[in-house]
Amino acid sequence: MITRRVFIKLNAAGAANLALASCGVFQSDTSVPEAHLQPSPALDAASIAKYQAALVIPPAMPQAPGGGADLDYYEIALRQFAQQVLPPGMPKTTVWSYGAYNRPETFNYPAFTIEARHNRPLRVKWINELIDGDGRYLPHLLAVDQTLHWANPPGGEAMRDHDGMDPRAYTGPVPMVVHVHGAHADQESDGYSQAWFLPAAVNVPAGYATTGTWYAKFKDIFRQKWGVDWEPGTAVFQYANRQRAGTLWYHDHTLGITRLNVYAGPAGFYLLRGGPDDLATGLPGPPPGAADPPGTRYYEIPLAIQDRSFRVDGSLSYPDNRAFFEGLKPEQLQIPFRPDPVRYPNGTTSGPSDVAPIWNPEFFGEAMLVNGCTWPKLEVEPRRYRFRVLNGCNSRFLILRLVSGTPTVRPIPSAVPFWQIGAEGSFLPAAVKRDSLLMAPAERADVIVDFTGLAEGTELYLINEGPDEPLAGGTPGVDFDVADPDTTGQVLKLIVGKLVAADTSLPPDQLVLPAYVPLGAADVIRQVSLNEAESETVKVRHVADGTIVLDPAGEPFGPTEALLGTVDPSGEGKAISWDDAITETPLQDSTEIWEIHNFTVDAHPIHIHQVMFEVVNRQPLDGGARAPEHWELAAKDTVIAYPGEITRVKAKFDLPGRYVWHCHIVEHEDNEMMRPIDVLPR
Ligand SMILES: [Cu+2]
Repeated sequence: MITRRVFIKLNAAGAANLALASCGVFQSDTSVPEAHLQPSPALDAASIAKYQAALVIPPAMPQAPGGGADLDYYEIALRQFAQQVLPPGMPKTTVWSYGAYNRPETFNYPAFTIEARHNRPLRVKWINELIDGDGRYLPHLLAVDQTLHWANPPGGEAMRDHDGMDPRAYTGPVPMVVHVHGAHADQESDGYSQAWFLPAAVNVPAGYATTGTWYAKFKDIFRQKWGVDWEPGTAVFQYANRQRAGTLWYHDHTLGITRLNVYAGPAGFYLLRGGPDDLATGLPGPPPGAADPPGTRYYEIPLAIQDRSFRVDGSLSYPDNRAFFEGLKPEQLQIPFRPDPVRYPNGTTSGPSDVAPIWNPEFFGEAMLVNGCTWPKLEVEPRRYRFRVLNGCNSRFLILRLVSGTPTVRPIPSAVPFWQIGAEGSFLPAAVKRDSLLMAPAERADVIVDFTGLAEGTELYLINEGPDEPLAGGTPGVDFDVADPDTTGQVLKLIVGKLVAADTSLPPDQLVLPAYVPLGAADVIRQVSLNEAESETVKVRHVADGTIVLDPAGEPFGPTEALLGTVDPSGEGKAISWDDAITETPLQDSTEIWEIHNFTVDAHPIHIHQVMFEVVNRQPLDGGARAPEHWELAAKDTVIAYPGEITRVKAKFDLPGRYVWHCHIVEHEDNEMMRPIDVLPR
């Protein structure tokens, strides 16, 4: 198999970098730019000036009228708008994100934070408003590969949620469905990948499916349960919040197009507070509210870290050809793509190509963003802060470290430690002191950083020592090259200012965190697998300049997709596709241990819907088990499964119905590395 871990170093003249006002927020420009006939050239990320704009701290999402004493109610739309993502003075970027329907000033990438209370139901009317001022649909900002198994609206009701045949990029109305990642939600409110819906646009082409296969069923269930109907272009979901306080987030989850929808922007934090598993005092705060007076100071701050690439005109850049992943120019990848036939130079044929023309196996952006701006800066007081850190990247594993001095030096010791107090779904038993934070895509870390005693003017940098390629495990700089210190190796600058408000929080090592009550014995042990597939029809070889050509005597081209599956009696992975018969069918209220066998060469962040799980242990396929990391001893919903290992997690499935589990490298998730779960009612 040919797996090139080489990514094109895009080279372009950068626009002039001017340091003016702040990186813009809450003033979204809803004018829709004209489509570019000629794509603008790539923007060299090294030319983007760093630490120009102040970190944007998203406020809490305002509620809509219609809630009550026992219900929080939101109406949240997805829209397209322009935002200052690059430093001030550079062009704005057209993005998508969520905001409160009647409050245009709340549309921001990333979205404002949903503040949820323990045991208090929260209902959201999600509205797909990817339409222009005339009600006509807006096409995707990025190239949609229609040959994947995806929502496929042009297929109509018969062929929706199916792979399409057209190798060209899809330009029709965009399907969306929102998943609150980490939510213990009933099936109809979980954002199932086949419960998507198009905007209620005036020009949806005749014959298009306007909803996914499961939308109508879930709409009926919701109506019967709550007496609320879903209007066209919307879905209403309800979250019970009967789970531990934790750091959740919400983002799109549409079948086969999640990587593109999320890359375009729509994502935000969903912070669940209160109840017996929260800590009422002793933590740094407050977090942002929905209507704080200007100048309010926050000591709890969410940090959504993402990588993106740009074009000179400010637009988001994402590969539109498989050649990107191979590190080649499109004309150097001389293979047929789906659905074209494979005809070798010697005249032999081997059926249609199974290589997707647009999809890339992973994506690594060239610029680092925090809360929707490239390389921002944050002034902190010499006191403690609580940061809710999210790795919101598509494929990139982060290894974060706080350093002082020159931020391009590697290796470099930590200047200030992280005190991790929580994972995705609960607090840890006690704060864990960490010099660096390894975070897979979709993992969250609830950390305290203590700047107490640092002199005014002290400059610190949040750097990234993860790789600019897939992670297999190991030590930065030893087992893999660290991210480019000039670009993706830097994230955020922190500047210590004056103490404004006395710190009433406790030192993290003195915090008494809520006890975690473990799940107890498992009823079932289930073996599942992670697998990579290579082409069954396209065989290739490299020629001198790296060009890949067809050769019937060559190696299979790959990877063509990543797959979940089971483990057969011989211990081999049995790869299974999204549409095959469901194999993960826990009985309601059962507790299961899932043994995740990773038969691929890379680590994958595995996310199971509905549940918060416990990490039991990890075991090399040919060795002894080792305990979870100290920072994993909490309720989690995403776990790193290393290559050549069995990763064991334990979960209780108490909600009946249809859910999913998947890899959260969203390029994998979109191309078969996701499977349904049916929790069978008792
Ligand atoms: Cu994966």
